[in-house]
Amino acid sequence: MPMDRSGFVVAANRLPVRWHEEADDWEFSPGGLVSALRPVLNERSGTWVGWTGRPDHALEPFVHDGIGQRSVPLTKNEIVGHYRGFCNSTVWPLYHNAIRTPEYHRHWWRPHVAVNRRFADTIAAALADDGTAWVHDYQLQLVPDFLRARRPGARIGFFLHIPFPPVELFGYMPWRRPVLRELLGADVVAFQTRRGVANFSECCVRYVGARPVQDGLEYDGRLVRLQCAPISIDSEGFERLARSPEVRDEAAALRERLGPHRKIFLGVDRLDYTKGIAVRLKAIETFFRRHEGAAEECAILQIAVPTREKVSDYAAMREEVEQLVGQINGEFGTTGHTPVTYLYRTLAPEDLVACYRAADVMMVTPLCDGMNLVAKEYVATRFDDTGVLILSEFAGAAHELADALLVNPLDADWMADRVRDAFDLPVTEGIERMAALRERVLAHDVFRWSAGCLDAIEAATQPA
Ligand code: ADQ
Repeated sequence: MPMDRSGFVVAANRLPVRWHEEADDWEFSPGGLVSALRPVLNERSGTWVGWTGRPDHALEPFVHDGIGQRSVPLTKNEIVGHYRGFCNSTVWPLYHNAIRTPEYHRHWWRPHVAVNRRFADTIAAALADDGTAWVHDYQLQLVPDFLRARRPGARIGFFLHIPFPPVELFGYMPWRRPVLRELLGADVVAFQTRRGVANFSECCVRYVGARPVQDGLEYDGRLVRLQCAPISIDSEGFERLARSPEVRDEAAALRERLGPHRKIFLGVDRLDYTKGIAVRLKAIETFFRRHEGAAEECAILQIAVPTREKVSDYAAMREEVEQLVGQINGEFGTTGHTPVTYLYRTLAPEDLVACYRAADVMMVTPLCDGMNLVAKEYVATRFDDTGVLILSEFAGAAHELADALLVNPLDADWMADRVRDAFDLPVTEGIERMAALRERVLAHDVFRWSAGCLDAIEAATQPA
């Protein structure tokens, strides 16, 4: 069914819907971004542009629940070169402070450009001449200027969900100039943290001669506003789910299974090398070694979501984590108690929230992370102000959640001490910290974030 051009288009790597076999229909994927943008898209008869996740999958444009959907097909070779290659083996490690060595290949860059052009074509086909386009994340970093060439009268916003690296690292990128120039095609480029804004600004000044002005940059006769906009979650939605009888029952049953007298430590992450899962397990191992009997008093639940399994670093990391879990359980387990329970799977939202509710301590220890929504989700579900959050200084969330027990995850002694601190934290101090964390997360939710970003994009003015 052909659709009229729309005044509002969102573009992201993936479409917000997935095919549900049993229902024989599309359904919205769970996730904060989709739930935050659905009301805005509905209100403005908007369209979402994205990939379905399958090779060579071209769909006619369609409408699902009032929201236009336009798919951008990717060939098998583009999945290898653009997606697994340039996005996940060049940009992802480089932007995460090169904690794995990024690879640079021209035969990955070329499909990256081709796919970004196809996205820009598809967005332009969906967007009114004076409409607003909001482009998301590093997979689509070339889209803003490609789109400006096609729709010069549109307002274009770009949001980067991951960190933007310091100039010393970004400078290694062989295509640093085209990347910056295409990004500067946007009216607003937004980042999770002030550090991201500062790094990007410095790179643009150094490599493409942009001029710093108040709130942004001047480049090529245009003003580009730079915005710090930390993303959040549907905080009330998480709290509501946490209060539901089903989740309460499930959380109680989980505590019973793990041992009601034990302290429950939880980790929930995509199985990604940025998330610091191995250093977390090593800290727990050190804690057990230093405190006799502690393993018997603790239950560790680590849930890892399968991700990017075809990228070699990820397969190796899975082996490392599983080997560590086996080692800890082998050394500290007894016939009656296995200290670490490890699940490699995606959970339904109710089950995930039941885990948050059951956990006395949440460990979020990334080596580098744009924001980290898991930390905010845990806080949102602690409606009785109980629970302790151990949080890496290197998560974007640490800027807002300074009342957590902060830690450098690479400092093995500090990490082991933080585990002990969480174990022994006086109840009143725990409640004070959690109450402060909750105040922040409830006041700054994903709806406030999206409204702030859209206001900035629509307020963007260019010199006459
Ligand atoms: P991610 O790297 O995916 O996101 P994160 O922000 O932690 O990281 O979000 C993960 C999401 O997956 C959370 O909403 C969580 O509930 C969900 N999840 C995790 N484990 C799960 C499981 N086993 N089952 C079901 N769901 C699970 C990127 C950036 C982040 C940034 C976000 C949003 O890397 O830094 O916070 O985008 O901008």
